[in-house]
Amino acid sequence: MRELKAFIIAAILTVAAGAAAQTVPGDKSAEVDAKAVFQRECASCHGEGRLGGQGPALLPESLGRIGVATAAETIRNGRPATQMEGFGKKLSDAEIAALVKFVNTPLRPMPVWGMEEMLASREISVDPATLPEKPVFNADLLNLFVVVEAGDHHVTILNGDTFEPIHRFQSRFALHGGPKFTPDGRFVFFVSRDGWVTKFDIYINQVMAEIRAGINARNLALSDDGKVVAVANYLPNTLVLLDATDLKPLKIDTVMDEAAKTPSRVSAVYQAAPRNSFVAALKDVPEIWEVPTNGDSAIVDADKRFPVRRIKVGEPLDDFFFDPDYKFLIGSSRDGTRGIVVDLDKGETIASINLPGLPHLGSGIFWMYEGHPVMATPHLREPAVSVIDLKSWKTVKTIKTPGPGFFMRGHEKSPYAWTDVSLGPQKDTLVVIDTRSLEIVKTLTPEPGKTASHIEFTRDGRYVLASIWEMDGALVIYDAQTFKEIKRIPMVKPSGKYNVFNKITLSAGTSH
Ligand code: DHE
Repeated sequence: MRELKAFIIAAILTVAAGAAAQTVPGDKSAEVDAKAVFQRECASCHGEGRLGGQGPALLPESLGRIGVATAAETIRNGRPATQMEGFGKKLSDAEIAALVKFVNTPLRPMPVWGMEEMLASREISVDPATLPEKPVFNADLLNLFVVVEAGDHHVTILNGDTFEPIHRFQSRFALHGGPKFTPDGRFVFFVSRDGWVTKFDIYINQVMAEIRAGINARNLALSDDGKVVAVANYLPNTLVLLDATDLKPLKIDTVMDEAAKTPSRVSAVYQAAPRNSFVAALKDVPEIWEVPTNGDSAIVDADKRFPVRRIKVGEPLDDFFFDPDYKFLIGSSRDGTRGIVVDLDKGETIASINLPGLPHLGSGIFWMYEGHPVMATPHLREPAVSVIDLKSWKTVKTIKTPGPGFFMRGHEKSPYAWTDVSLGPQKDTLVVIDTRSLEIVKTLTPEPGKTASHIEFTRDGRYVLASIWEMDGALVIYDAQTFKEIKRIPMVKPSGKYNVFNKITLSAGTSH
């Protein structure tokens, strides 16, 4: 979790590019031909152009997360449980320092990643015509969990009744964000930070198709009917729509302001089912984009089938989520101390919300409190959970927690909401909040000293699965009513876990 902290600091301070320019007294790295060392030692796995291959892309946009010290340490000692060997015996300190600077230098010019490149990367592994109608295993398909094991880049399909793993497979390097399920829960789509989109069939436990939709991606969304995938990219500055059947690109939007002068990264994209649209926030331009999720498939011209509606906002947004009716968007910027509420029909900002501590809004959840719908979100910078009234947009309560945290979960059948405090000194603690009193009623320490994070309920809300987010980590299963531990399953740095039913029914207690 040291890595996580380093990366958060990096994300907030945007140190990656600046770090490339730093020099340390006695540093001989400037005398090294870093490009030559890279080509000799690294290019075969990470690609000659640093865009990735068997190993991940080595670009400031990807590496800002891990920080300079961790990058040097990785080159020197390798990464456990991966094919990244240590180069400490082969390379001098100066060569390692030079390599760190080299990979933290932005690529200029930025390579093109358009239709041609995407199509060349696309692989279909299973012919959809050969698919069986029934799963190859016996379990309640809607109570399965998809668990991302970030430590060695694997995914486990877990039976949510017996808590036994059904299948485990290697994923692309560094999956990020929630995977998205088709309406029947059968197919699941993942995206990696390097822009690889993977379609997986849970019935046969096989990867169906893959495509690299970008060089550095944020997240993906799937249309309500399961037919179109949208991918938000940082690099290049694109919003990409794919046919969910075979991942063929349908449209690539180069993201610019209306005057076509300022390019922008895409902060995140989500589907808004009642609106039949994808909604994306832009990171460098104060606009929200809304695009029809499917349009008329008889229309050949992609610009006409998926026209972009621009909604102007006061400042660029980093993250957002919707109210339960998808009428309002609640967004925040990484630098700001306030959230904004945008009426999506009117295209107007109608309120601002007090959100002082950098909320991870994608983690927001809802429940009814004293007859009112409220949303709650943890903060990355403040030891608090904010509870906001969704009618008045006022803060109902700021619940002080033992530390800042990332994730929050509830369930319609449980009166409790769970959150982590993994960015603070008590990173090993999980906090349980009573949604009726807005009081903390329990704190749990799954394993003293080890980071506890990311929670998800079973389909029926009876059990809670929490991660011990370490290389020698585990999923810990608790009774959601008594908070007693039921079972522990060893896993390699399990990060997010996603219950099929809660996801496809858009449970108010989980991320969408
Ligand atoms: Fe995430 C979801 C943004 C750092 C693990 N994270 C998301 C989403 C966004 C986001 C917009 C929602 C996407 C979705 O589900 O479709 N995350 C950000 C950041 O801006 C931030 C702070 C910095 C960054 O550069 O990305 C960030 N995130 C992290 C991490 O450091 C985490 C802990 C480890 C990692 O994997 O990189 C992390 N983020 C996650 C996870 C989810 C997520 C596990 C899905 C949560 C869920 O339950 O849906």
